[in-house]
Amino acid sequence: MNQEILFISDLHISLEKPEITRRFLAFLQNRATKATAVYILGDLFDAWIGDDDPTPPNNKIRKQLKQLTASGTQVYLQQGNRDFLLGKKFSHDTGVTLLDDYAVIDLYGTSTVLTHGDLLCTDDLPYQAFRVKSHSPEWQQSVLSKPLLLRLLVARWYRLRSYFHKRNKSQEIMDVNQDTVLKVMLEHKSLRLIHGHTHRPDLHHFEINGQPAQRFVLAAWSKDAGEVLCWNPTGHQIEVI
Ligand SMILES: [Mn+2]
Repeated sequence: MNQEILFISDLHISLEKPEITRRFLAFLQNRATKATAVYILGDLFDAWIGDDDPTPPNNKIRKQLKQLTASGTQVYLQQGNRDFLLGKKFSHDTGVTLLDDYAVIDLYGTSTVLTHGDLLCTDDLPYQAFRVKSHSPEWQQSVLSKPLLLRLLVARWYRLRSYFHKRNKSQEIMDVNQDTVLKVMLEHKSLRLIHGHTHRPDLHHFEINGQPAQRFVLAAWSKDAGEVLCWNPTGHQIEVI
């Protein structure tokens, strides 16, 4: 039996980027069915304003995820900073298991921390303050209780605002803080970390208390290609689809 585990993140699916939706649907129909499990480490969607939003392509994605989980492939999902309102109904509709951020898994015998990655960007203080606020049950309840149309309009405004904010921030502030990386890995007793978010795909080698440690950074998907980190019992490789 095939023993593969796949990791993806940062697809940023939206109506404006149909190529990415098409590539993801094809991935769910073909490549993903051959794997034991698929981990989606956040920002699957470029925006998510509630599990009740039927805006295309949301329903197509729900349906294809449901088909994959029904076929026996386990799918795990972490919320990103864009789709942090993905919730229980989405999980119920799709058969996808929502993961905490941070989550720790045993990846073929090695304890591995999974995170979207925004929690590691601790130099970005205004963002971290917003993150705390927007993850409180009160904030989320107040947002999700607004009419869908209002949420759609607000989301448009937020995206515009986020675009201008990003352009003003220095590049370093948008990357992870290495002290935070070390602290998180120590706290979770793990020598391997996999995350997305920064859109800087790489494999970083370093040491923790004299032991070799690894940080895998997943690639964002674009209209031309998507990257998948594939693990099996003998090792890992990047697949471009
Ligand atoms: Mn992100």
